[in-house]
Amino acid sequence: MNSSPYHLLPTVWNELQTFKHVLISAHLDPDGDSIGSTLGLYHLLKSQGIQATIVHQHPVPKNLEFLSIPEKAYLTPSDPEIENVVSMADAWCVLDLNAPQRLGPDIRPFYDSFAGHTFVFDHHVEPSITAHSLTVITEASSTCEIIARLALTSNLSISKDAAQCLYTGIMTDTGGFRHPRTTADVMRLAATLIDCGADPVMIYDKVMNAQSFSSVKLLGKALNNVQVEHDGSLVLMIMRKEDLEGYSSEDLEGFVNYTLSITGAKIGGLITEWPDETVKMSLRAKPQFEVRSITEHFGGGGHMQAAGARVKQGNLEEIVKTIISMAGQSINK
Ligand SMILES: [Mn+2]
Repeated sequence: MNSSPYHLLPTVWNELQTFKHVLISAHLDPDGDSIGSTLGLYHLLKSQGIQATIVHQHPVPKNLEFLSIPEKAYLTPSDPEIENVVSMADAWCVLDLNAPQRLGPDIRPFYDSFAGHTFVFDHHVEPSITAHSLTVITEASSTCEIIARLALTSNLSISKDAAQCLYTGIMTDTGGFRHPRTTADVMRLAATLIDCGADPVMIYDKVMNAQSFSSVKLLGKALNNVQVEHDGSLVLMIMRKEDLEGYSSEDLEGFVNYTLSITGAKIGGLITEWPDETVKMSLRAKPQFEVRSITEHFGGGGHMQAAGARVKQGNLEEIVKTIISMAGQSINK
């Protein structure tokens, strides 16, 4: 018996490669892993002569636009062709998400009524999405790792374009090879992707050194708003409506990581109140602590140490109070 969590991937590939036109989606508010894995799989399928189209709730964030995105490969709900493309497809691969609502409000109805074969590839725990083929490998650092191993275990060659995409998601989901899932195997896989043409220096520069002037100024305000609770164990960065006027969530990318950079911080969070009354939270925890139960309480999800939620018509003060109390329980466990 093979104990590797990846040993079934060639069987999944054998099934996937029988389809002619495959749709690929990932979670809304896309990050390096959701974009890297969808584009990585897109390039793999195309290199095997399989037609593929990415359908995403949101466009590619600016700092990931350097990845190879062929014309017509990536559709969002405003594209008039989307309905036609969905009706032509015979399979749908959903990546990097464990709950159907994470597809986004405009993509989910298509998925729910899709008549073809469905595949999920993900590394989040407790999937609530249904599919014909469910590949959930929680040991994986990222969905990009799963897609890269899908290619390698099935003896598919990985093009330079695919390697750049897959390396990007592994890098971003491991926080630049610093988070707990950074194992020797992950480093070896990253090295293999570099052998296939991924450029680690260029990718780091494009992804990480891509803040706009206004975003850096906003970071100044966000750092100024940081408050500590529970004797410094909990660090919250709170941004109110008036702070965020004229900004989008893309401008706050990575801000939450500063909360755990303070000595003694065990749980950190970025809580934002948007002009449409939506309150969003992005929470992080040091390895022995968890934040997923807090985001689940608010209808969100994620990983034990990195999770998020959005609350429509949320009351910021009430939400912050609840987070402080629930985080206290997690810290004192
Ligand atoms: Mn991921």
